[in-house]
Amino acid sequence: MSKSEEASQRPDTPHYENATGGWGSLKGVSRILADQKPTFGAFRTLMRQNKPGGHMCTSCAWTKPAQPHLFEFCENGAKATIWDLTRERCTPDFFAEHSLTELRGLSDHELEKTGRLTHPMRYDATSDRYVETTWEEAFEGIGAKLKELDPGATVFYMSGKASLETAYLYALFARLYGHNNLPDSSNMCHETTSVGLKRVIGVSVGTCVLSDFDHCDLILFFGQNTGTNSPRFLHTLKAAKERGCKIVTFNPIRERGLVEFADPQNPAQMTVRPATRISDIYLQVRPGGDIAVLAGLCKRVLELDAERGSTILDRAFIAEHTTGLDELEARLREVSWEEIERESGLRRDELNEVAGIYATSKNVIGIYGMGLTQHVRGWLNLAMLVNLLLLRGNIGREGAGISPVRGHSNVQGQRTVGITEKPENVPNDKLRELFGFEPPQEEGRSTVDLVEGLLDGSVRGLVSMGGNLARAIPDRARAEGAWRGLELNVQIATKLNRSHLLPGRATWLLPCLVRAEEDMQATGPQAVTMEDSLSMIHGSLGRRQPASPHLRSEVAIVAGIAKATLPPNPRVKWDEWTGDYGLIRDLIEATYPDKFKDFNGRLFTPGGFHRGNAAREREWKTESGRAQFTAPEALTALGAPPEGQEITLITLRSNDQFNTTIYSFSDRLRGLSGPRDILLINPEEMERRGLSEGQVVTLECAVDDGAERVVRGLRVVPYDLPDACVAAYYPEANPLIPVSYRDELSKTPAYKGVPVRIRTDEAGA
Ligand SMILES: Nc1nc2c(c(=O)[nH]1)N[C@H]1C(S)=C(S)[C@@H](COP(=O)(O)OP(=O)(O)OC[C@H]3O[C@@H](n4cnc5c(=O)[nH]c(N)nc54)[C@H](O)[C@@H]3O)O[C@H]1N2
Ligand SMILES: Nc1nc2c(c(=O)[nH]1)N[C@H]1C(S)=C(S)[C@@H](COP(=O)(O)OP(=O)(O)OC[C@H]3O[C@@H](n4cnc5c(=O)[nH]c(N)nc54)[C@H](O)[C@@H]3O)O[C@H]1N2
Ligand SMILES: [Mo]
Repeated sequence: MSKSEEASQRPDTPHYENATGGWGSLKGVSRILADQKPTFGAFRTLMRQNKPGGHMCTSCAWTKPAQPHLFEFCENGAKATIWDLTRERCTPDFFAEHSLTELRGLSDHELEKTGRLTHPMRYDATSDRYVETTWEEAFEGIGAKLKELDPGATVFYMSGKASLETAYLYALFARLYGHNNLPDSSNMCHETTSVGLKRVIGVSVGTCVLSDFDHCDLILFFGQNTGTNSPRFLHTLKAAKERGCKIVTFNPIRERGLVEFADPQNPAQMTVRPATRISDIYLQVRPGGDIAVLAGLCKRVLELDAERGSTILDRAFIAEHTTGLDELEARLREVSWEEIERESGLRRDELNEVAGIYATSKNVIGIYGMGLTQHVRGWLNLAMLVNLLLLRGNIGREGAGISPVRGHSNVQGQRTVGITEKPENVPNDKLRELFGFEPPQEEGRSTVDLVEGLLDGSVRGLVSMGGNLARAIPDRARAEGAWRGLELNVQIATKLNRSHLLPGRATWLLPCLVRAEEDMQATGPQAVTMEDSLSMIHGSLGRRQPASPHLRSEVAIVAGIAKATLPPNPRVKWDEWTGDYGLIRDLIEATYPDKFKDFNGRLFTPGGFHRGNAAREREWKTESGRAQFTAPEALTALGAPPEGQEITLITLRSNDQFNTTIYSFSDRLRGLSGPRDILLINPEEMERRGLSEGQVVTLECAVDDGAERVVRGLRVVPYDLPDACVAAYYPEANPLIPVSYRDELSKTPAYKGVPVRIRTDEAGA
């Protein structure tokens, strides 16, 4: 029986029998409720989540529909909000009791469980403790340090939650101060999209809008775990399925959400009606095998076109809008099916079946996530998916397109309003005109450049707007010592994490509001905005009482630091902007008039307003002025493996985590729970390597560049995975990922494809 015919995961390995959603998701939420004891009224807050006039969820970036469900939140969105609204507080008293050395002994989960940060804190090296400070002292102290430092040696990182207003001011601050060192969590995530899609179709984001999902006949799903990472999207998929749309999934793991879904908001489906089957065909591709898959699909579609009298390709579209098909065809003629089967781990007949469906489907959408972007040839994964779509004109018309599923709730928007290390992506003429200064032209540092800068000592100062870089980056164990060499480390956060425990010479930890909380400024309560995965811009208004009266908004914190750092400039009005975020939106509109026309007027448009997309209009802002076919130079997305090395590590998120925030120790949808120090591997591969279930092993990176990269004490768990690959959790496995192992074009770390060796010699010591 082929993998595609199997109804469910192999029964001899851990698995989950129920559909995604359903009662299990309610249990998942109750567990976090019991753990976090949110403040009274948290449920009322959840009822306003993702609705016009309410606040936008801080979990994933999936779009918020114009006609929301009664509960427009999912299991994981509820967890994120409850996590923010906990009753627990991490106060100056707590810090007085614990030195940082002591706190470094706590796990990620334990650190965040201490609750919301309440006061601005400064690190005191003598006592090895954070001590309470005032906002004025913090701003003055940070400003003084930044004035001393060389702007080129400082980095302003931003994690993808902060609003468009915060992002715009933060980017402006960096450029006024004198650098483009503006890495974003996107550099570890969808930078492959920003760079890769731009190259082939001229836009840095996906081309679909929500209504396209009402008209598509086929969805091709590559490496995105919807059930865990964007669960509200399952409603869209379910509706598409019920209309008759087909879904084909390529993923090394049989992720439950893409197998079947029971709508927790539909009483009938929760009790009597069967769950909706999501994927018609589910193919367990080898990690890094998608280029081969897509080469096989394109090859077969071209064959079918030849067999069926040129009726399959959209010749008119290709002639008018594309370039490079001849080269692609020539290359695919050279590629053998044997090579395709070897690299993909799939059979020719399986791929032929999918190609047959593609060739007869009118409207096709390609979806992808980290399974395509986090590879050495991540960009080529995307270019290959674009190839397949272009063959039948599936970009730039209703019901069709390419749709990356973005990560953090505003990560796409931050790039739109200037958080970028690439000066060519910034309208410098507009900045010059508005603020009367010369923006820096030198390319800034991306996240991996920051890691390298930490390692070689060239980065001296860091301001981190959210996030947890110390855990999220590749080579994190090698970098851990380097943080201590920083002259300045400023962390703006909601909850305590590892990055706050690696102080430099001068260190501040500044607590901010969360999105569900009321942001009161001089002119009254302020709304903020974000851009979702489908390029819709939404207003978000928090109404909860803040967790502490000492919290400030992210906008106010950026403005406070900037004002203390920069010389006065009559056109730069930090206090006025903090008092009225509408003025910041006016600046965004003035800087990006095409995308943000009438920004303040459209703030609460139900379902958001679309910021436009040239490729959707078949206007190709590429080098050639056309959509670009790409002939693949290689059939694997993996880097060249070291001699004799054939085992690949993929790093995973569990169902109870948001990036480095670990809600609990359950990975329900994969049938796993308990300690996260595990190594998943299939039973045959275990046998070949003489491993037994529960055995404790050491994993070692096989890239031999002189650096030692090991993670010890991993327990072997048999799991339904392709041959020659293993899986472990992010961030626990991050010491194994070399910073040099990254997408060739965009530098996105290859978190889904690292060559490793399993060592049994240390008994996990
Ligand atoms: N609850 C929750 N929601 C989240 C997050 C979270 O941590 N928790 N994180 C947010 C962020 S920042 C992001 S970027 C997104 C991440 O969301 P996703 O894009 O879904 O990212 P991952 O969970 O890392 O991995 C995606 C899938 O890729 C598969 N995969 C691995 N290697 C390959 C491969 O070579 N080929 C193919 N075809 N598949 C492969 C894995 O099995 C996994 O199912 O989710 C966002 N939403
Ligand atoms: N091995 C491996 N590594 C990976 C990945 C992978 O798949 N595998 N995925 C990568 C990806 S896609 C991403 S996006 C990165 C994530 O990297 P980051 O975005 O840097 O990390 P997060 O875990 O999302 O950050 C969590 C912290 O953010 C703070 N925080 C939460 N909410 C707010 C807020 O509203 N404001 C502020 N100021 N702070 C807040 C809290 O203090 C919390 O501890 O990790 C990357 N690393
Ligand atoms: Mo991400």
